[in-house]
Amino acid sequence: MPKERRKTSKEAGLSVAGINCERKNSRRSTEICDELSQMADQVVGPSAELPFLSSAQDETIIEVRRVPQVTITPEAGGCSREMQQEDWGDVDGPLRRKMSNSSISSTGSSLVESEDDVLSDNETKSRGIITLDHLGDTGEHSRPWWKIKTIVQWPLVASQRKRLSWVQLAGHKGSFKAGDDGTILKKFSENEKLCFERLRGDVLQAFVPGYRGVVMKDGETFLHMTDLLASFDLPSVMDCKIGVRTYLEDELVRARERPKLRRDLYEKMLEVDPEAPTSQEAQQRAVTKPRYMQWRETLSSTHTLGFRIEGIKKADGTCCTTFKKTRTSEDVTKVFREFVGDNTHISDTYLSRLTEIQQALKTSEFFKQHEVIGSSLLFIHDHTERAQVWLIDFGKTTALPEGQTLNHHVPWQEGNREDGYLLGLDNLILTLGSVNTAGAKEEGASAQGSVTSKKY
Ligand code: I3P
Repeated sequence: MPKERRKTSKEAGLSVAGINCERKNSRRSTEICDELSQMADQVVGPSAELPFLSSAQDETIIEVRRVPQVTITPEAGGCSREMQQEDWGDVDGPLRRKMSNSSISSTGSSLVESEDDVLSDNETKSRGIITLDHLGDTGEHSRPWWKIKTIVQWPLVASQRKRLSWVQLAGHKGSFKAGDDGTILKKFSENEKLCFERLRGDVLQAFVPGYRGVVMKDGETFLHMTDLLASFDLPSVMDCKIGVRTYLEDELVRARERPKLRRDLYEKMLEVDPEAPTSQEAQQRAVTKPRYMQWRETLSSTHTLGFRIEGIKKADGTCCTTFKKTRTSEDVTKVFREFVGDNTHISDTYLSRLTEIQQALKTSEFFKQHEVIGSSLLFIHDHTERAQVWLIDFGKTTALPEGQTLNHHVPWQEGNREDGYLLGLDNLILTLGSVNTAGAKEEGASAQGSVTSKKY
């Protein structure tokens, strides 16, 4: 697919951080926030001031403004605000309820053909809060209506809530549009389409979103699939990227043959750790994509545990995508515990679903024949304690040459195409298993390391 010019961070503006988190220079964003705050005040009275979120150790500097009871704007939507991981405890009670937003969420995927063909700005691919165009949203005129309606009619009836906004916790910005009832449209990727077609009839089909084919909308092509969140009420959602490697071998080969220096990735690197670039990279003010991806893998738990947490949206509408440095099994266990709210029923349900997935993977023909890179497991639960896990994002999942298969458990060496998917899943299962026990023996367990992860 042809690649559109990527937006600069200034163009991307508020959409990365969410409605009430703004990049400091975004005047339009400030205006929108102010406007929404005023509107919200008129409807529900002045909302409480939230504490300022510091930039913490990493990620973008964000500033929390007064909380409007609105979750959709042309610039941002989905999460009512972006939060730092350590900030989750700050919202409670009625305010939490007011902040809650519509419930649909999904994650994006990558297009294999979108690899480093052009220099890109980091915002285009940032994970975070992404607004989807609703099918009925025909342009500028409808937008104020959405805003006002969302303010005035809170709490919305379930069907309204579900149709109003979405959250994209990971992947490429602008990948989704709303479909008809209970479906979403995801930007077309030939690779992902092929995967859905090959998954038909495979044992894994029960664990991936239902696929309804290719559709055109507003001159663009989409994959039409079931919305995994549609049956949940204000769900909590977590996206975990699975595997010990997040780039394709092809990307490595291409980078070697035709190295492309990317300033956007260099800048993303600096934001997280100013010390990370080598002196040569600092001089060039750019890094190659594999270098960036490998650095991300070692900084997070991808390299050691074979999975990493990409983002979480909680039932109260808050989002957190600041897990780039969540690396140790203790850190990961802590995030999981917070995610399930110490609810052992939910973690047990997740655990049995993961075990089912593990069994299915072991017998899946599709899985044997594919290098699964950049794919995620999407965890979803809600207040009814229903919990589900799905395999999503097959944009970089590629078929092996005829007759070749993967083991998914053995170490990766360039050329063997192994992805460490099963290793990651084993560790995820261990992590979830330790969530309950970690709750019981909190201090002691974390002192000794609550998960004995499988390494390779
Ligand atoms: C991005 C992330 C994406 C990757 C993207 C990276 O880094 O690794 O998976 O897209 O590459 O920038 P981060 O998580 O730090 O934002 P692909 O999976 O499609 O390769 P890109 O900038 O080339 O899109």
